[in-house]
Amino acid sequence: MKISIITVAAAVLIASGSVFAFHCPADMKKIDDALAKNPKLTDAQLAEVKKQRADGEALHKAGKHQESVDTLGKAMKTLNVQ
Ligand SMILES: [Cu+2]
Repeated sequence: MKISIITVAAAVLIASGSVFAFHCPADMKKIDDALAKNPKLTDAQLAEVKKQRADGEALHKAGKHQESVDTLGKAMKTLNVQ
């Protein structure tokens, strides 16, 4: 019984990891789309969003999907997209 719970927990962890693997490119696209629409941001905000977008992509490529989603999430919040 205990073993099956651990197996299920491991499967959920693996599955959530792969969800993030797809999540990052989707978030990057949302940011790119929002940036293409000339968002009303200050130069400082725009620079920050672009940096977070680049950092998010680098983290994604490094396999750090949770950190990537978190970083991209900050940019999305500034851009007011979900
Ligand atoms: Cu990712």
